[in-house]
Amino acid sequence: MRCFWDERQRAHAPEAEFFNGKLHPAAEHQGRVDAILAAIGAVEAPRDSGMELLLRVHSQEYLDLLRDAHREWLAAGREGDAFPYTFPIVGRRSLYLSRIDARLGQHSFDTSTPIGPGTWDACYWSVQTALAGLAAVLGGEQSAFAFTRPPGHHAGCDYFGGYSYLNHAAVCAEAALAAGSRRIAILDVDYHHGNGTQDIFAGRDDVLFASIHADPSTDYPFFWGHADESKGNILNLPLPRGTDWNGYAPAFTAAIDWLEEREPDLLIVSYGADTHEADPISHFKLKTSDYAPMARRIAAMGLPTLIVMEGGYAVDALGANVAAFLSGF
Ligand code: SP5
Ligand code: ZN
Repeated sequence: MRCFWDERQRAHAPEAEFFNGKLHPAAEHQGRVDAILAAIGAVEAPRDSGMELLLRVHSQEYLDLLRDAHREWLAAGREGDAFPYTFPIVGRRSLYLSRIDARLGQHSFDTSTPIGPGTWDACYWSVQTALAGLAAVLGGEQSAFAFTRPPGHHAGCDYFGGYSYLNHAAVCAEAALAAGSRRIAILDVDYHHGNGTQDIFAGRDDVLFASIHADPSTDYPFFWGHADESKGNILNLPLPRGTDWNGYAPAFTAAIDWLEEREPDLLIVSYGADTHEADPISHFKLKTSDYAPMARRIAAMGLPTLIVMEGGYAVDALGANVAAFLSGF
């Protein structure tokens, strides 16, 4: 399978994230990169297709913030990565202030997604990587893997969170539609609900979103991904902590059946390896040996398929998990 990656994606190098009342070492750290690269073999670098396709999903104002935030943070006299800390939950969501603290809160929903000096570059090239994978699939490859990093599925059209800044699956879905695809299926198998992707596409009939994830009553992102959000083009299948392959497989099969019934002509898989039993921030019990059969069932849909990388933080198992998943195609 052709795999895509750009070295500039390493530039995002968060040291810490804030949750449970204190800073913790960042789970989405640079160590993930070599773990995955060592396991997937040769990678191709993307060409630069510019900003146009990003703007089909993300607002200009938001992209400006991602690009400028860290410079402005330093200019305001701060050090280290930029963190939001005040959010316009009540009223005033449309009050747009120039102060960096206000802009960060305006465009985010958690405090675990810092912006550092290299974040914009890494995000930009991560989207280009995803688009290069899509181009391969649209050009006739049955499947392609875009090693996108940082992840994307928590990012909405104008907000970051969940270690995600730009939504690769969403940009690729819009790009594929612009290139002539009729209906896109997005299958999200990360441990966490892809709230950004759901938010971007809710109510559409040309993009389907099916997600299997930890019950948000107990797990991040808490406010989205509940079963009662399923309607129209959205299917959420939350599962309890402790779910192993026996518990996962029926929901997984149901998601695939639901997508197939709606006759998409292209599939985008948001793949997270954080469903693995060793994941340090997650609580499913999938094993490395479960990922090839999972992928084979997806491949049996017979659709041109782009795989984008989302989460997965058990660095010692990460390479083997990604390789096992890709082997199923
Ligand atoms: C792409 C992706 O997988 N994003 C996930 C973001 C999850 N951030 C949540 C941080 C809170 C984790 N709590 C962990 C408790 C460990 N004992
Ligand atoms: Zn995740």
